[in-house]
Amino acid sequence: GLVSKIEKKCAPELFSRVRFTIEDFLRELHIALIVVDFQNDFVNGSLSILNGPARQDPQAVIPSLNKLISLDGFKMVIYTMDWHPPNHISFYDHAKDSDRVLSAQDQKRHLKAFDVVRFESPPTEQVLYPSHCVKNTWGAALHDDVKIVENAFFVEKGTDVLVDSYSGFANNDGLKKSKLESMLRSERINGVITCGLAYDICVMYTARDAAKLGFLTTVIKDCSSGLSDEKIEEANQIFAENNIAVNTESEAELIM
Ligand code: VGL
Ligand code: ZN
Repeated sequence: GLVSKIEKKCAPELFSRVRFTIEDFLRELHIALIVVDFQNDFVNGSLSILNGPARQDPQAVIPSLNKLISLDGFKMVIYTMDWHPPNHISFYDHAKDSDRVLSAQDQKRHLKAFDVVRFESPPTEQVLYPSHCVKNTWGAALHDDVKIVENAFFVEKGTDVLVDSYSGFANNDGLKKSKLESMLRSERINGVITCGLAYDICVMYTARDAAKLGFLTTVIKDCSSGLSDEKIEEANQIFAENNIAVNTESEAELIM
């Protein structure tokens, strides 16, 4: 059908151009909604998006997010969750005594939130954060006001002590995949709508990986909040480069 033809040739490019307007095209789409990391710590906990430089309030988007989640027509609704062990590598109070070796320069520094440090072997840059989304704690729970559908799917990420994971699909080192892709493939999903927290970090990496894996991908901006204006700008650039459409909740509503 139309989708398979388009998929072989120019699907992502076409999708970003036509957005949600070609009904025939959409009928053949099996769309999954991926709600990224809408967890207490990012909403009003230790790594609140509201306290970031862009001062975007995640609570303000929850009504639109719940409208989006309530739309009929998603084949799956998936909630990703940042799910760290208590001594995770991305926590600034742990980076110094982790099993990974910090660069000599970083070993001497007093590490604090949002410092960027360098680990040797494998060489990696890591942004440091306050302790957040520690598995099985309040901070890691999805925010109470976010609608959870029946038959919801959940994907935990960032579970390895020594590697961070921004994308819902894989660790930052690219070596270990989560179950997200196989979940989507098993339901024959070919389109992904994604939104959540943070727009410029985990939503961006999740959308980018979805597009790279061949899913027609769109990001819903008014169901997301970002940490920094500069990174939001970079995220929009990456969306454009990867033929990822950026839409609003009402545009999604029109087609579902
Ligand atoms: C996130 C920073 C650290 C996110 C997760 O969900 O965007 N950001 N861990
Ligand atoms: Zn994290």
